[in-house]
Amino acid sequence: MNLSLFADEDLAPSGPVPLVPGTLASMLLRGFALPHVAQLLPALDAVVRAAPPRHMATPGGLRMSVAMSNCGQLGWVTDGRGYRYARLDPASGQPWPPMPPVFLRLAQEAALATGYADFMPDACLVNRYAPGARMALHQDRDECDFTAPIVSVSLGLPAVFLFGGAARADKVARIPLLHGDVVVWGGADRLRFHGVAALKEGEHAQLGAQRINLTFRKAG
Ligand code: MD6
Ligand code: FE
Repeated sequence: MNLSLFADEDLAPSGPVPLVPGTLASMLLRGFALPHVAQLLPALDAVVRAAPPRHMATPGGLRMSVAMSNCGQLGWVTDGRGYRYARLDPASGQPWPPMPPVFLRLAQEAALATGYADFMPDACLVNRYAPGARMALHQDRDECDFTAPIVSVSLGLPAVFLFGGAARADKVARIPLLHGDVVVWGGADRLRFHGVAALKEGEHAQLGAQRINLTFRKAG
């Protein structure tokens, strides 16, 4: 038997690994979405044609550098009135496009792979980063139920995920997220501060000069 085949752990097929060594509430599934990409991309295309990503304004009036859209029953929005989930796309007055079955399947498979059975997301936030776009440190706290995990899928250009602690000033770990990576977090980590460093210039073979992040939540 050739044990040296997987001697380099970077080459070994890997299951979930902790986002922060020594803790188990946030798990990284390297490349977990890769087998789904051929189906994900046309489904993503349909979503962004129905609800084009747009630069929303923060409650403080700043234009976000990340362009956002949603699919599913609820969509995350921000404007001068605050952050919230809404049933209708404020740009069109129409419901958000439905969550494509391949999106839901991937989110549920990833949740199950990290120990969360019966994940039923009702919202999928679509974040589009062009080079230079970034996401400031924040907590995800607009959902009703903090016992459900969040599943996050990265596509396109690589990004550096900033994973902080319970307080904004806590030390931040920098974790590269690559095309096809999936992160599942919940439990003790659900309210950690996190963000994304400014996206570096680049060209991805399938997605071009952008990163797409899908985050699945149980919002309602
Ligand atoms: C992003 N993600 O990766 C931004 N939030 O583009 C998030 O803000 C996020 O990845 C909650 C849970 C997982 C995430
Ligand atoms: Fe977030």
